[in-house]
Amino acid sequence: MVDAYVAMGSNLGDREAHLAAATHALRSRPDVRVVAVSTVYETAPLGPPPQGPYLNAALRLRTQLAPRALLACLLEIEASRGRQRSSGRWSARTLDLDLLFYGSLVLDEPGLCVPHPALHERAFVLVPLCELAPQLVHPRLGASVEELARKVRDSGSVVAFRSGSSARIPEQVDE
Ligand code: A4P
Ligand code: MG
Repeated sequence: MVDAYVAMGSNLGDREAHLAAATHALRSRPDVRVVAVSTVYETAPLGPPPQGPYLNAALRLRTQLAPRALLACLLEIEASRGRQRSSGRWSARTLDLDLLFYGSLVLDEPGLCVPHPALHERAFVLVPLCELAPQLVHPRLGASVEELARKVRDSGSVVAFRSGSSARIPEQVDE
């Protein structure tokens, strides 16, 4: 069994429902145990195309799945929530599930890079992750999640989300 961490993001449609469905889908699997779920945060969108705010959260899992099998499972859950991949990098999405850490594995292969290559630059990843694993050391950078979170810019744009407080974001925004 390995400890793995997953980042969840959504900025299209019923964002809260997409994140809840992802947690539920992982909970229903016999080969994955969801050990902890962070607070859900509302975050300013990063990226060139204009798009609505995201909800972001993080999960801690214990799993028997190998890294690629776990990634395949995450991609399958994204697809089940209507994730479209045609619209280009950084575009709005119903559900994004990124594998942040898989134990202390360091892997850089086509289709799978672990730790996730951008996690240390993103407040919307580090703030929720810090709730779950402040002392976890990034195996490439040698710094803890807490240290990385302290250094990251824009943590002011990551705010705890009050359930039910925002309207749906219409899906036709995704062009
Ligand atoms: N892939 C390789 N390594 C991994 C990994 N560790 N976890 C591959 C997940 N996937 C990994 O992913 C493309 C391919 O990356 C996958 O098929 C997998 O084989 P994708 O999710 O289709 O691509 P993407 O998400 O459009 O691109 P990218 O670069 O992952 O986008 P980002 O960087 O995730 O950015 N702003 C806020 N506030 N909050 C957000 O959550 N997210 C994005 C997306 C932009 N702005 C945001 C947020
Ligand atoms: Mg992704």
